[in-house]
Amino acid sequence: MIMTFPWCYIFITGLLLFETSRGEWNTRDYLKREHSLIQPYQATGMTIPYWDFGGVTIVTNNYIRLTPDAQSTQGSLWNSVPCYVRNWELQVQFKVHGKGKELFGDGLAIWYAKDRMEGGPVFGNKDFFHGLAIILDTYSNHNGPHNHQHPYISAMINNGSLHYDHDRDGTHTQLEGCEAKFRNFDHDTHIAIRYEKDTLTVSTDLSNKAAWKDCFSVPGIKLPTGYYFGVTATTGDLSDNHDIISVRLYELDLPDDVKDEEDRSQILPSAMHFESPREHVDDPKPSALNGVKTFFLMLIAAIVLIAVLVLGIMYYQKHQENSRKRFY
Ligand SMILES: *[C@@H]1O[C@H](CO)[C@@H](O)[C@H](O)[C@H]1NC(C)=O
Ligand SMILES: [Ca+2]
Repeated sequence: MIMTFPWCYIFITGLLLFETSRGEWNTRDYLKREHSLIQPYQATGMTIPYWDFGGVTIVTNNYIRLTPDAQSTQGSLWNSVPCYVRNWELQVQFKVHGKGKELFGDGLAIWYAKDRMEGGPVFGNKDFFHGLAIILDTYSNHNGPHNHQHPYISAMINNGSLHYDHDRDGTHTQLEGCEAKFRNFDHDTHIAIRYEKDTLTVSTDLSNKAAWKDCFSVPGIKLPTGYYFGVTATTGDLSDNHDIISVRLYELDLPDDVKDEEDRSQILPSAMHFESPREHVDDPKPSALNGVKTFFLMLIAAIVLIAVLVLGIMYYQKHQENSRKRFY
């Protein structure tokens, strides 16, 4: 019996080490230059290698301004190289700032999408898109009671069939969201979008502490390869400067045994779980086979339990006899 304790300890320590090392920076992850935008931007005239601009976007030495703090504008920034990396983390350094103290808008969106450079009503991109949108919504269009504050970050997956509804701030199509006050800081603000083993994790670094804070994490997301990264922003009656300072895409280096080589080039984007009030996908009902399996497992457990009990009682009685012998 004593022998089991060190083994147990070693096992648990191993698990803990494994967990910590996963949380820390993985030095084997590497930056994909063709999907990244880093200072100096190496702009020649109005072009930057691997990136295209739309709308009112302007490039300076220090930032790319998608929209100025002026009404009714749209701007975009799109990677021109389709992404075939399967597990990735996209880190975007951005700055949203403006004169507005109480009223400002509308926000920006970070995309992994099939179509690029098509302006439209969803924060400067087309509606009924294919792909993933991470929406940084600064203005609450919702007039009724709201269950969250703005600015708000949310995720939406679309296979081309869903409409983004501004009147409800996209709440009925979002996967998850979190409140995040990211406006008007003097220090750098960052967002990380991690897509690893079909789990989407969004975190932010808004407090100038060089640490990621979890916004949300959603499993069961299927995204095809070959889509494009982009960032778009829009202003309406309300406005803000929406600036992008850098975009970094890291390919995540996973251990070989968890690599999944399934061809993802032809699939449609999909998500297993949506937030209510959307209908949830039920867990598969236990099949007859599972029922039989469970029965036998429980039977074995019961037999083991009874054996342990019987042995325990026998041992106890023997022990009692022994102690009696010793005392008398
Ligand atoms: C597209 O997405 C909608 C909403 O999630 C879903 O109802 C529909 O079945 C999907 N279409 C296809 C072809 O997968
Ligand atoms: Ca909004």
